Amino acid sequence: MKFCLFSAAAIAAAALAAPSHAATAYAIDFDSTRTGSSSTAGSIDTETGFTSLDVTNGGSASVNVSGIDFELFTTNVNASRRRAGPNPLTRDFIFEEGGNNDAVGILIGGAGDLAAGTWQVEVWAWDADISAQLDAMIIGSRKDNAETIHTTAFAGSPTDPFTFNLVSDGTRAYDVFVRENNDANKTRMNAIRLTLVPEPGSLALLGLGGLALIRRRRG
Ligand SMILES: [Ca+2]
Ligand SMILES: [Ca+2]
Ligand SMILES: [Ca+2]
Repeated sequence: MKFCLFSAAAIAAAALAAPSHAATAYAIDFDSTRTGSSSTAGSIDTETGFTSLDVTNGGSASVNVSGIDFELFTTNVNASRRRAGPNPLTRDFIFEEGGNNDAVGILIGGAGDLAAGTWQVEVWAWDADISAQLDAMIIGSRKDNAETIHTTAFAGSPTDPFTFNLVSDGTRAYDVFVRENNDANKTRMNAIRLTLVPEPGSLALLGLGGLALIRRRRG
C-alpha cells in the first residue's frame, strides 16, 4: 500500500517538474510610435501587466518573454500605427491590408518552446479609425504550419479580446494570426495574451501526492 502511495507522490512530482519554459502566462502589447506612413511622433504606450513589442517598423519585430521569442510574421508587407484611442492596448497595432487573405500573426517561439498544456489565448484586434470596415476578421492558430480557424467573424473590439483555447503538446511550433475577412481586405492585431489553464487531473494528482507525503510522515 505504501508503495502505491509513493507512486502517486512520484507522479505528482513529475507533474510539477518544470518544462523548458516554465512561465504560465505571456502578455504582449504591440506598441508603435507611428502616427503616419512617414511620421513616428507618437509615444510607446504599454498596457499595465503587458510586455512591449515595438512594432513601429513592422517586419519581423520580436521580443523575448520568459525565454520564448515572440516574432511577427505576415503574408505581405506589414506596417504599424498608433491612434488617438481608445486605450494603451488597442490604440497601437500591426496591420496588413490591400490584398485578399492578407494576414498578420505572431510566432510563439519555435518547436517545443510552448509548454505542454491547454492555453487560453486572447487576441485583441481593433482600429478606432476604420472600425466600420473591420466587420469580420478570421482568427486562427497553427501547429507546425497546419491551420485551425477559431472564428471567421470577429468584428474587433476596443476593449474585449477574441478568446479561444490552444492545446500544446510541448514539442511542436505554434503561432496565432489574424486574417482579413471583409470587403476592405483589412486586418489588425493589437495584443495577445496566453494563460496556461490548470489541468484538473494534475490538481487531483497533486492532492493525492500531498496526501501520500503526509501519510508517510505520520507512518
Ligand atoms: Ca497594442
Ligand atoms: Ca500599446
Ligand atoms: Ca476580403
